[in-house]
Amino acid sequence: MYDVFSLPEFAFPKGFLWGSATAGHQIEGNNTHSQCWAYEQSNPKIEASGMACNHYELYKDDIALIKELGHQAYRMSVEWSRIEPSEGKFNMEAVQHYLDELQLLKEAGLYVLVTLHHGAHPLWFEEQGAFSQLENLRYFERYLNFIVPKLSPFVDNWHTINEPNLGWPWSDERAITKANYMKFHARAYHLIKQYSKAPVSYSHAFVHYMPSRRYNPYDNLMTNLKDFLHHEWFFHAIRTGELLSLSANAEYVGELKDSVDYWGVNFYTRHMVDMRTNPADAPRIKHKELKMICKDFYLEEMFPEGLTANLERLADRPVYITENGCSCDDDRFRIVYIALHLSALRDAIDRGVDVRGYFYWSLMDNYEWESFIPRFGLVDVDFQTFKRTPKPSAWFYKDIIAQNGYSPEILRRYLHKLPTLAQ
Ligand code: IFM
Repeated sequence: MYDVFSLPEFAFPKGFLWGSATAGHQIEGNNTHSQCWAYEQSNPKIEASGMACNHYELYKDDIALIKELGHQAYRMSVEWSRIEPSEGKFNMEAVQHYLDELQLLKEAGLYVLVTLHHGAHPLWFEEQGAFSQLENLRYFERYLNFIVPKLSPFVDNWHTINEPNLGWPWSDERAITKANYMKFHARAYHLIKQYSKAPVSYSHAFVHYMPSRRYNPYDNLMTNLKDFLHHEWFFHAIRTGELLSLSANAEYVGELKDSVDYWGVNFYTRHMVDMRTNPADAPRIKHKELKMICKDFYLEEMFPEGLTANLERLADRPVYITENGCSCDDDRFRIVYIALHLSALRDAIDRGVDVRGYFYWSLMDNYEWESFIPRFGLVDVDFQTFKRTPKPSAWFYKDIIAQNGYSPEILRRYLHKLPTLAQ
């Protein structure tokens, strides 16, 4: 058990950027032309996103809330399927909506990070094979050539694709799509550069893999393999332009080399790897089980040291933490989680990693891909009335931002004893 009360005071470098993150499909509502929407409608076993947080209507109130909570930065995504609902036909109302939202964010003095693809895309793109077909790159390029110059005056950082490294086992067929993701990213990187001086990256989902039985050679082997497939493969690709393969010669993609200006890191948990139950082709996570604070999460999956250790691997360029957070109904766990992860982040800075900012995931409770149950928000959302209510963790985070650091005094304002899982 981590003792959050023993954390000493620590500060962040001057100019460190504090904010929160969201994604269009998860908060806007009625994203009806996306492949996610179609999937949700056709699958009765899952919850559909519906109105989500109704952010598309309520964005002005939400920007006022972001300011009230003291945030300096905001990460959001623009929905391709709203902007290009059918192939080649652009919806100028949707474009104007995003321009209005971005303008308001800038007027509020916020630093804005825009993600161009976060999970959802137009259904017509999905029907043509999406990222699995390299020739579909022309659609992505056409879309970016249309939207990037329009958004550019308001954007401080760009992310091409969120978490392209998620869920890639080693089968050849899927390896093609994995490689394509990197090719789409690389092309997008260079295309954005034609219109914008803002730095560009993608968000990497950085899971910390650890052997379940520390001295077991097979668990160690599988841990290293998973780390290679999900992490090192991508870092190597960006650093060298080489797409490695377990079954063929490497492919060299020149425009991929150095196609990030900084590393964008999404960090949540560690995963314990037991070769008997975690083969290389296993799904990456037991999605719904991991998202909640439960015994396994608290005692095993939450691992702030993993953030320090993994960031040390990315010391070759600046880093932004573009997502970090936990889902829990008892907000006290969120306070513990944030304090421990910020301490781990400070450790990484002390070890020489140039961390420039931190975006908590998420500003508000939202649609967590198939379910509204996991609650990641600093702000509670009533999904019937769409009323927003900041949780204590939102004020805790605000105090940290105001001090540009953490102190035991701040913690004690919000937490008097460690939350337990006992009923
Ligand atoms: O909600 C997701 C987000 O869309 C991508 N990163 C992980 C978050 C929490 O599961």
